[in-house]
Amino acid sequence: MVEKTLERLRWEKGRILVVSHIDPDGDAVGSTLALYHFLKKIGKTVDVVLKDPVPRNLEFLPGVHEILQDPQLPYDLTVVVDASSFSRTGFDPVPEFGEILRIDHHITGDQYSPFDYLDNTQPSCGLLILHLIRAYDPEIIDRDIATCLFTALSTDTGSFKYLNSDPEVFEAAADLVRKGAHPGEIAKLVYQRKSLTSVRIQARVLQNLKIVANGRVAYVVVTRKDLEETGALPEETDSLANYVLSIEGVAVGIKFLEDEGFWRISFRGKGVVDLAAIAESLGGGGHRNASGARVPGTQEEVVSKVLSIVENALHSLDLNTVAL
Ligand SMILES: [Mn+2]
Repeated sequence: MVEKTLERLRWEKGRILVVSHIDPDGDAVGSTLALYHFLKKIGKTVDVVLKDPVPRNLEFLPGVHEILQDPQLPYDLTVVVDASSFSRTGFDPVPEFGEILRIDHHITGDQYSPFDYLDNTQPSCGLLILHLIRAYDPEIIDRDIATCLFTALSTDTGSFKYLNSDPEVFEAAADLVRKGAHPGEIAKLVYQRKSLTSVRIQARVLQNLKIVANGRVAYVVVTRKDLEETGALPEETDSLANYVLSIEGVAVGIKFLEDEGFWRISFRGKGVVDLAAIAESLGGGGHRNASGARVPGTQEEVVSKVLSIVENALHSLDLNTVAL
């Protein structure tokens, strides 16, 4: 599959767009930038677009200042990276995006082209981009590409902690380190540059942490008022779903973040529930252990709707046999 995708990219003589999902994470930003650097290096005309701002801790990634917030239509080919469907990019699928090609480490969602590259055996989209670039020429991987891909891999494996960290992941990481990625530097930049406001908002919303479903679900709610009174930005609440998931016995961590007229919901899991399916049932998307959706309604409506879906999914499982 990777060869076909690569061939399609090689044929393209026109304008290419590389785009990923709203609320971009390390895999989204790292993978799109790595693909962007690669396509530029092989002489393509390419733009990279992310609708939402890049999280502050990822602003060190090489090429980040070349990311546009609006597509410069028209394109001949649009590559949707790390997203289950075009709609996850936050843009309307007008014909001016040209032919659509999807690269994702998730096989559910929409298919667009016989040249799609979908492989759910890989823990990070960064690895798909790595395989694609290697299929062209491994020598083309420079320090910039290696840094973007190592960051994608590190963030989507939870710093190589998740169950999906198999030997291939460490081999790929070793290769990227050989090509110039610095794991210690990247870890410091990604994980140890929290803003004071992000710590303050965490302290505030954690006071209202709720544990439900017999201790299996932990959730927090972040309102506009919480953001205003702490001065925190919405993206500074990014780690909260993961943080509450870290509680012993909790299988699903959820963050509800108020936006204008809707709630942004982040799900994080320990592998027992398919959170991609839950997010998709709410019109969102993502992966088994990390997904998101945007749901309109009041706080009470949205929280009770989401919790009942999650509790239903947990209900059918025997959690006494799993280590949590
Ligand atoms: Mn990903």
